[in-house]
Amino acid sequence: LLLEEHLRHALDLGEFEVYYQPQFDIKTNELIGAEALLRWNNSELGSVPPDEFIPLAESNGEIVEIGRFVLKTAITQAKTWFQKLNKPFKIAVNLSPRQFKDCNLIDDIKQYIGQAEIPASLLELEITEGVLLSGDESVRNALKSLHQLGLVISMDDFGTGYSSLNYLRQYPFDVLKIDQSFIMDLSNNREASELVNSIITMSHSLGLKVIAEGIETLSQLKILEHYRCDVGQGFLLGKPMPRKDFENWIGLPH
Ligand code: G
Ligand code: G
Ligand code: MN
Ligand code: NA
Repeated sequence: LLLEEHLRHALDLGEFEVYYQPQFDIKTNELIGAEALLRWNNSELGSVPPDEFIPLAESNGEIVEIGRFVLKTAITQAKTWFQKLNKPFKIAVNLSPRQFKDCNLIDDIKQYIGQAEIPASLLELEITEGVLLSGDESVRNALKSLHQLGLVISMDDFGTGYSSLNYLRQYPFDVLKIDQSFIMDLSNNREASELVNSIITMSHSLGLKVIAEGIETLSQLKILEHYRCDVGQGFLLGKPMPRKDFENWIGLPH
């Protein structure tokens, strides 16, 4: 209850911060974007991990408001970096199932992108199959509309849960993110590496781009390069960082 009480005031108190974790083109080593990851630092509780507060915010509905903050922050940031870097720089945002029940989701996203005057294709939306489990027609329609607007739709945590291949057929995915549990086992487990190889081949034949997350070692990166994985993300390449640290890290002038 204490956590929930603090969470209720977190937005107003400005306790949330969006961190950015870099993503690289594995073939060219080029920095191509970042995943936006929410952090909560409370004066009493200290830093609370998303795995603890997001399920709570999801169940009491606060994720809708919090999610708007993340979207708005990330889209504003995308504009700044697009201008400063002078090349397309993508930002990926995680969306919770609950956000799809908010009938303003699409209009909000349209509005933020319109205000920032950036191409919609700079925004990537990461959803887990939890969003799709309901089989809800409204989710399919929302994803279709967002895709038609030009946003990139990405399936997060692929390989965990049910991972129904049917989802890849029924929904307009552009990107598949292989879950980090597979990447962790890549260099010492033959099944894991064969699965990753197959997932990449299958994704490419379906026209999907593949992102590997949780890359921690050079050996994992080399295997992924060999399998022609498109994009890499993980502690080896860069941790999630606050905006300023991220800018220093990529050498952006202020
Ligand atoms: O950043 P970290 O690896 O601790 O994130 C843990 C989990 O929290 C991940 O599953 C991630 O997708 C989720 N998460 C992080 N930021 C957000 C966010 O802004 N919105 C939602 N819905 N989930 C997030
Ligand atoms: O579920 P999702 O993929 O959205 O969450 C990404 C989570 O993975 C974030 O919480 C992020 O902090 C974490 N993460 C990112 N890179 C690595 C990594 O190399 N190793 C581990 N263990 N976690 C990572
Ligand atoms: Mn994610
Ligand atoms: Na993930």
